[in-house]
Amino acid sequence: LSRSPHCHSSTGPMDDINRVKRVSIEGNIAVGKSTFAQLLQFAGQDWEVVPEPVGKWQSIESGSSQQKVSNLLDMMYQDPQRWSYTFQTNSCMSRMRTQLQPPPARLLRAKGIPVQVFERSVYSDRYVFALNMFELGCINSTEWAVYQDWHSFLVEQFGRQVELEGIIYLRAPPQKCMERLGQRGRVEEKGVQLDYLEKLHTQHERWLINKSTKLHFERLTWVPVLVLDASLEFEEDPKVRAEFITQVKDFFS
Ligand code: DGT
Repeated sequence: LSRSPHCHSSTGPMDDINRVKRVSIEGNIAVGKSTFAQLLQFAGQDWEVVPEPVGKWQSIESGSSQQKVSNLLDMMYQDPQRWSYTFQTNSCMSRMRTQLQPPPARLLRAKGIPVQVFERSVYSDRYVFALNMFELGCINSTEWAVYQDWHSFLVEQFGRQVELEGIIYLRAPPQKCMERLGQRGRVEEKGVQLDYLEKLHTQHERWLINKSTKLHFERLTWVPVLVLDASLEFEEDPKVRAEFITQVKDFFS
């Protein structure tokens, strides 16, 4: 299935596909993206959440036998200088695949506004994580040049198919994310320091609030951003949940 502009007919299936809005949820590690995504999945019948494929990075499979070869997430945290570039090729590839997934038939029949919601995107892969790893010296200038080259090429080739119509930014102080990270206790993340979350926070702020990140894709500069205060306990508090859903509905309409 393609969303390319030359495939249009006035009432055909391409119109149904083009009606589906694509939105990503962005935010720091452990800010609560998955919880928020589940909330959206239950709240709107016309919304489809596509989760971040973190399980795949924890279990890289051999191409031929499909047996588990390694845990790339763990390798990246253990030895970031050796593994960050490899990690970003893998995470970006899986995000690209996710964003290219055609919307399910249910969304094409939706009466309201159908929305496909992604946890992170090929854009945060580059403008938050890969950029951060480059600035930290974990990706060298050759790797960074190569990454940017294939990233730009792929995004340009896929065109509208990987464009976003909106971004929901779950914003919280790094200290809050650190607390939530401790509570969930994912083994690979036990060495993550507050300093790392502060750097990732700054990258999100530069990209989505201050708009000072240098973007290769001009259209991305104009994508609307909904900022939600994720320091509020939206999982526990029904009032906050309802308020968030109202804001999201307004944002989608
Ligand atoms: P949530 O729901 O907000 O708690 O977040 P999760 O757990 O669904 O996802 P998140 O943001 O914590 O990402 C999973 C792990 O993968 C986490 O340790 C951060 C890491 N990670 C995700 N994307 C990238 C990336 O592009 N580069 C690097 N180096 N690490 C990444």
